[in-house]
Amino acid sequence: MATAEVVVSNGSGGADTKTAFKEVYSKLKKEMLEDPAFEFTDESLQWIDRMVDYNVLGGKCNRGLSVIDSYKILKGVDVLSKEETFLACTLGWCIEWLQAYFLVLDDIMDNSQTRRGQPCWFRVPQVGLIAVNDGIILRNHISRILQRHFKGKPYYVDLIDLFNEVEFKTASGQLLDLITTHEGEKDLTKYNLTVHRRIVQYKTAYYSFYLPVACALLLAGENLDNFGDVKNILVEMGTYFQVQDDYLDCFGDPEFIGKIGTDIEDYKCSWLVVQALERADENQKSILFENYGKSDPACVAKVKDLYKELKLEDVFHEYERESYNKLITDIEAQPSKAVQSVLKSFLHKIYKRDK
Ligand code: DMA
Ligand code: MG
Ligand code: MG
Ligand code: MG
Repeated sequence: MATAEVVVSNGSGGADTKTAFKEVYSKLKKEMLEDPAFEFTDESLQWIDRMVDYNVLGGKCNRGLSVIDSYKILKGVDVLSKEETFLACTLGWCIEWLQAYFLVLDDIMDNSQTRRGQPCWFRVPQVGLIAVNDGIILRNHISRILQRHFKGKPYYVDLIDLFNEVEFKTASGQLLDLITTHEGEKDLTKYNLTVHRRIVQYKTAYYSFYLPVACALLLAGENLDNFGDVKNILVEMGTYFQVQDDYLDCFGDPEFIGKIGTDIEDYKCSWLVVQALERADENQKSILFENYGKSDPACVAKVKDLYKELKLEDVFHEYERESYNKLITDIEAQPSKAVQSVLKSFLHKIYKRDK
């Protein structure tokens, strides 16, 4: 194994971990470009090369790096062998690939403009709806990577089942997100916290939070059936994470978060609109009914003004504090110190994030 020369020896997502992680990316991409199952033409080779770089790179890699951090904590070591580092990084990249696949398609469906500080892939000239097939290719790369590096491991089937199940949950969450928005007439009265919660658990929590830890557990030889409580805590954490995403969609700095929000224009069942509906008087409700879900910037501005009038920034910060405290209490009730530490390290990566 030529890559992963750097032994992972430092703490959470540290510089060495990132270097090793990046090296594994180059190797995996090269393998995808040399996949013997397809006779590449020069053009298709260049396309995949550019498409993978454009969509898989450029994010924070929190999900991918968490596999390595979690695995080290579960094993109780600071240093992993080259082989272990490579396998953990590879699973981390599979999650980043999964994320790329979902984002390419999500941006088309959400009619978004930018992602990670650049135009969404489908907005790039000459790409357009070829992006749909690129999403499918990215998804297929995951199976190719898993087959190449994990076939023959005792946990190979569990790994495949895990990725399939998490993908199904995410796609089902995206379905809920989309049909809640577009089903029949626009009707804000159907939006409430229960509806919001179901959407975000499925569309975000499983793949963003449960999947990285589940990958680390499988690598460590554990049976996922024994970690139901851990799964529940991670799904809670993922719900909190998507509430942050909804908040940043409106109140974040697009330059800094790398994407321009579209939730108000898209009539999304965002945490903010649900909170606004709970607090608005009749007059304020009519402002929401008239302006929510319209692309006219003046309408969007009216909705944002109402959010500010209702002090939703304060409501969010209070929610953030409460979620954190509740999560810490649940984590500390876990019998295993190693598991506690995996969960806390994940929580501290996202608590009060502004990106
Ligand atoms: C994201 O929902 C969910 C998936 C599965 C990509 P979103 O549309 O709120 O994400 P973003 O704000 O990044 O477009
Ligand atoms: Mg989106
Ligand atoms: Mg979306
Ligand atoms: Mg969003």
